[in-house]
Amino acid sequence: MNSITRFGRNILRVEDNRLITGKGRYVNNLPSHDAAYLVVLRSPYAHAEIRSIDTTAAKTMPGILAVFTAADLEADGIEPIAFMPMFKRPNGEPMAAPPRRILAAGRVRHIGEPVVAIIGETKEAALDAAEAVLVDYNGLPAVVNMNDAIAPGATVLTPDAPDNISAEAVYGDAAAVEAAFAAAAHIVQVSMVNQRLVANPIEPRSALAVPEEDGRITFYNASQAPTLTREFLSKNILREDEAKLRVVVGDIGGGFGMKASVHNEEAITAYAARKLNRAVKFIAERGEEFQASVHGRDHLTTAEMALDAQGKILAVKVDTLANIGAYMMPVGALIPLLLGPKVLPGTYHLPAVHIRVRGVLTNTMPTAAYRGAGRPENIFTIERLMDEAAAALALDPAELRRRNLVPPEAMPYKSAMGEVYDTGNFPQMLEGVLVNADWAGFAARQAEAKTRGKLLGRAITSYIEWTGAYAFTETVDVTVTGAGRVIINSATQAMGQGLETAYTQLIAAKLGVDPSIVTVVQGDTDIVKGPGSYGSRSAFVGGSAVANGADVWVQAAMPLAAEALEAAEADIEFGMAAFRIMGTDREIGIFDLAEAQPAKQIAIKATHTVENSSWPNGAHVAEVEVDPDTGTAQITRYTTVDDVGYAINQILVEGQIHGGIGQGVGQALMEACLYDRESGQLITGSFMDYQMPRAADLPSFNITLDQTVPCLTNSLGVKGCGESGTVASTPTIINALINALRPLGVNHIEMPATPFSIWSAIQAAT
Ligand code: SMO
Repeated sequence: MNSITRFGRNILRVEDNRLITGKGRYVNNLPSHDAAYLVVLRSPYAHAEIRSIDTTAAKTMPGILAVFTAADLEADGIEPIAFMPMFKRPNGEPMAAPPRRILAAGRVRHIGEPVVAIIGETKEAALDAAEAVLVDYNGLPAVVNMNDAIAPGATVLTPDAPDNISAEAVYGDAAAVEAAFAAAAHIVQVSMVNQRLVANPIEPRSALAVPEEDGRITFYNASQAPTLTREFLSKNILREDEAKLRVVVGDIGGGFGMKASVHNEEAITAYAARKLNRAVKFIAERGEEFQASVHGRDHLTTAEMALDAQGKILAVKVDTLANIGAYMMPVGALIPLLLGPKVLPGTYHLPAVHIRVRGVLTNTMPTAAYRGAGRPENIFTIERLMDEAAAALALDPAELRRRNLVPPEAMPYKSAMGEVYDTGNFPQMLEGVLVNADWAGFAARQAEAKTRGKLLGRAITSYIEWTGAYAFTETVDVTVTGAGRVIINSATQAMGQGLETAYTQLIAAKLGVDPSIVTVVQGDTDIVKGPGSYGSRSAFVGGSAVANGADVWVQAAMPLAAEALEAAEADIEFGMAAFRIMGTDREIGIFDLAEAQPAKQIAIKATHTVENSSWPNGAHVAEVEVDPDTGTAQITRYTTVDDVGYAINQILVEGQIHGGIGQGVGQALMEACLYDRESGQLITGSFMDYQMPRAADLPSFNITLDQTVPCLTNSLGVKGCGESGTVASTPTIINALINALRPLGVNHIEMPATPFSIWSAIQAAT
């Protein structure tokens, strides 16, 4: 069975007509609502005491409606945003972080931290007034590097973490690992930087808060999780019943995990609208995205692997410093301390593991969700170790992996981290990609490259991904109208993935209707309620809820059909958009049945919970050609076999994998968010300094979806695909690059592997 027989055709994206003809419903495209404009005055210091703030002049400038500081928020009873103390510090004390305020009070702790909010009739007026605000800062020493931050004598961000260690997590069996290392034939070690990244969606963070006549606020927002945004703002900022806030999300120009966080600017927008009883709008400038959208990654990791003489892994030991930034976002510690480590063993059988992760406070923008959230960092670690081990044992990297993969017979398999993989056929993905990538033909291509003076390298990655983010429940409404439409409401949130298409296709196949009569409604908290879209959960949890909703709808309509057909329910069957009396041609179509009801429709609400997480996996192969004279690296071939379970729509899945690979390539070769080690200034504050991948940087991908190993924890067999490309591609590219350079004596290169760093590594080695 495959996606075609289960769900109908791989239909083209139903949202694209709207999106590519300029009809996208982005916040900045909405009618103005006569909105005032929020401009945020930000800290120019990485670390400073605020001695005083003088807003007198700014307040009297033309077109200025209000100027807010922390004192205003405090007077209105707004407290610092609490975080769940789910981890401990190394000494057993509770997890610690400086109080996260929406506007800084007393101290600023990173560049770009919001200090003063200026609300003007126009953006220009507010920008002018921002110039007139006087903030007297007393600069303090700043620390942005994690090794600096944990060194004795470092500047301290909060007194309840005098060592700047916010929290620590330790997993595994240290004694077993030490014993394994003592008995090992081979030990390899890698120290690596998993650099800080900026999400940089095309559409920056956007919000428009509109007070309505009934006293509510409509909050138009680019949010991956509208329900959570409503909860956050109602509880922390407006301090009103949730019913008084309606969050509306239209289209989103890219989320990448970043738009799952509620940022301070959104909070100020809502606050100002309530306070002034006036619509208020905030659209981040690109520079504000660099400074103050939550960042991703930023780990320093040292890892060691012990192997026996045959290349069987005996144990793995990992020590990671994870940069929390200056404040704790709700998922700030969760991602590096829990979500990441759970996938560290990857697809391999590790008899023993020991992982320590310490979350470190620094004078930098807080980190939070960024596509993959912890999994890319940890798969990078294990895959770098595997390639170093293959080199140490002089084994084909594919063969070393083959010897250590968890076999399909072992499923369900409990990993060294205690996670249970429900299904997976890792060897099948590995062997499949070796064939598709023509692994055996590499030597000829490498020789040909050499005739042109180029160094060709290759790598294979076997990866696993974890989806669901522990949010396993979604609710859908399914409505069939007498007017001939099927309407699905879902609280999962499209941000470019094509969810409208996936859900349309699912419901059309389940009810037997034409996709063109389906409407998918998302992003309005007056209509939908649920966690939203993150953790690659949308198709896996939200799609399962849609399929279940169709079944519930049929059950609910069955007695109505029985009545209409004057037959017993037991004699009625459903199929192809109609109920019929079995063995007869007497039937009633679902739209006619809906029309016959007093409400002219039949509507149900159905909540569905999937059993557990799922484990997308697969194998990627890349070939990278290096020009030793210039240090440029070109990806010449990229081949994957991905197991995302059943694909509801292969076109959508391939699109997700393409984008994920591109994003991972960005980390491997180009992107880095850098702060000056002394001053804490942001060095990469624009696209002039921060390079994003472009289409021309990527080859045409050869993607194969292996749909023979469906997920067992949901009824659709779907595993999720939104982040897997990002998980796999970064180590694949770096390992291929190192493979190209290894003959020169290079066995390590930090990300991003820019032409200059590649050239420098070659110079240092030769
Ligand atoms: S950055 Mo992801 O939504 O686990």
